[in-house]
Amino acid sequence: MRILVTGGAGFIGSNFVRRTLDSRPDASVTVLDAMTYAANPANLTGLDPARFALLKEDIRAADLVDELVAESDLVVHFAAESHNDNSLRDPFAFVRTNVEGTVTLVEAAARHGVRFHHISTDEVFGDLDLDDPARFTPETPYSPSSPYSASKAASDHFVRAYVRSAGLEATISNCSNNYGPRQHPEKFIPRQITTLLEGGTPRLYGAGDNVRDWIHVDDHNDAVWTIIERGEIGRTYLIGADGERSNRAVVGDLLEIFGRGRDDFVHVTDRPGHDRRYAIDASSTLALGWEPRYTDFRSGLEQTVGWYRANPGWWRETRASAEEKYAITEEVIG
Ligand code: NAD
Ligand code: TDX
Repeated sequence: MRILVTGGAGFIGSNFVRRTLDSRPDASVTVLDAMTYAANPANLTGLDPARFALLKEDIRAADLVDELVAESDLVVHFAAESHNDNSLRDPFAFVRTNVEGTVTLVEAAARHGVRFHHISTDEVFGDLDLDDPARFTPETPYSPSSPYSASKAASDHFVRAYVRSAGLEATISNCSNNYGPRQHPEKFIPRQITTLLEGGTPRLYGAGDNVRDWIHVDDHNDAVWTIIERGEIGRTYLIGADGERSNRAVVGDLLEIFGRGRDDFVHVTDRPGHDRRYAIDASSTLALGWEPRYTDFRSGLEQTVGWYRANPGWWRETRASAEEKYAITEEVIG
């Protein structure tokens, strides 16, 4: 099976590529990745050149995309601008990659009749109140609140439109917040882990009450394979692992892992329009026979801390550049 993986040099995509090559001897993988600031070449080192190739190019390069898709049996589309805070500073990069890039890919996949899986996010549904018992389902109306989530919502709509109007053989998955090895230090969990490894103090946006529904990246990627193999064309599947936690609780756990007090953090400027809570009802994916393996968040977090501790060369420079960006607008408020 020849698989084209877009964005395979980033966090979730590179874990997907490694896991796929390890567990599926019949698979060969071509990664198409523009190698933006979010990619790390170290994510893809040591892979067998007989079964793996990396092409450094934009997913909007229509001629190359056409050729690559025509040679593939499956396209798994991870490439995106993925960070909410960046989308508040430069929304146009998100429109270019997340919307125009996705349309370039589905055009080619529909033209060549190639199976397509679109990786999306729970953020397309907007947010929930902290005390609302509801969770997102595939029927929840779209209501994105940042330029990032608006661009991902648009990309989902394009995939669905191509299923209906061009016969695209696609499935879509909307997953909750991922954590695990190789996540960029601009994101919440690796930012706090690398801060703690450098002896600093974790930073909570606003009061820290916001809730995210955490899932280990390997569980996400296993669910993606389940949907590719058993999902129904045209359907949307929600992926989550019952991992709801406030940001304050996550930081408390990390502080404890580092032997510090649970309240040893600072509050910093809140994110404008900060979504309060995400929560996934994963019945649509569980019904296909998938089950998360990382059901103990604390031990998944400990494994992740261990990875960052063992790989300082992977994160030192990217952390420094992420912190430079944060320093422009972020202030300690308490
Ligand atoms: P990431 O930012 O770590 O990686 C994105 C990758 O896409 C990078 O390697 C980057 O170089 C590449 N890329 C960006 N623009 C490109 C372009 N124009 N052409 C080719 N490649 C380009 O992101 P991630 O966290 O691994 O997220 C992967 C996917 O999963 C995204 O679609 C994201 O929306 C979705 N998702 C992420 C999460 C999460 O918690 N991180 C949760 C749900 C869904
Ligand atoms: O330093 C921080 N302090 C803090 O309190 C950072 C970087 C974040 N936060 C908060 C904001 C959020 O409530 O932590 C929470 C998680 O923040 P992010 O890691 O930026 O993730 P989020 O905005 O929830 O989006 C993530 O999940 C859905 C991914 O980045 C998206 O790509 C995915 O679609």
